[in-house]
Amino acid sequence: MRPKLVVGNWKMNGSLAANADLLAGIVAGLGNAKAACAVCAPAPYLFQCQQLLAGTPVAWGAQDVSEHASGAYTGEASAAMLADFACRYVIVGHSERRAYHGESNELVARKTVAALKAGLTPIVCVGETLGQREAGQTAAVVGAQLAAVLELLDAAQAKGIVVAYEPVWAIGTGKTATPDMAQEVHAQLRAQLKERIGGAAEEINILYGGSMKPDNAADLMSRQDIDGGLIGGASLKAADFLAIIKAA
Ligand code: 3PY
Repeated sequence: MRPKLVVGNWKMNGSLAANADLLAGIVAGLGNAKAACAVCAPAPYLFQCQQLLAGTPVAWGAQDVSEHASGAYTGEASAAMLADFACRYVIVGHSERRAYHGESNELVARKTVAALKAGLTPIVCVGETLGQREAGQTAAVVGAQLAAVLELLDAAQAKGIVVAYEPVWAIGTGKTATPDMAQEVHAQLRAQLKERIGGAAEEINILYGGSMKPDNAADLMSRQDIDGGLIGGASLKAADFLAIIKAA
């Protein structure tokens, strides 16, 4: 059995005071939860995460990374910089970055490579829009998103990624894919990973994201290929985030 992984994506939320409360609540409430967990914070708060979470079971990470190693790229943070703050994870290719910052499949793939080279675990997000789902294009869209990433990775690198299936129509809308809908896509992604890395694909965490909440988490994560969650709004409240971690 793959150990489950639950990751909070705080997006552009938080403050020093609010984060301190949230992180203290998560650490205090974890108990002997079996799932691994992490929070992906806005870049200015990574130092705070390192200060408050080092030595706890909660890992931390960033929400984006530059494809470049260093240089004249105003506003960007390199993978080595994230590693300096002991990040374990970095989200790449979230649909909000694809939509608002024009990130292509190829750019997401290059960011994945940059993260892996710095020793970070990239959480590669894939997902279709409502229009694409209604047009029957889900398999082709998420397949192409993952294929672009796998194309740039050797087998050893490919074994080091986490994949997150986040249907775009379920992000920030309160709508969630049914467990059957999500499982179907997760199984497709696992099969695609298997073609590339064989049996090692069984070790890769494929997370579901898109309005995962305490009341639907257990059902979603009971499915064979749903190995945890990438949690938006519900990761901003310690009680909700803990409930999801404990449902895993
Ligand atoms: C959401 O659940 O809204 C997310 O986008 C998680 O990344």
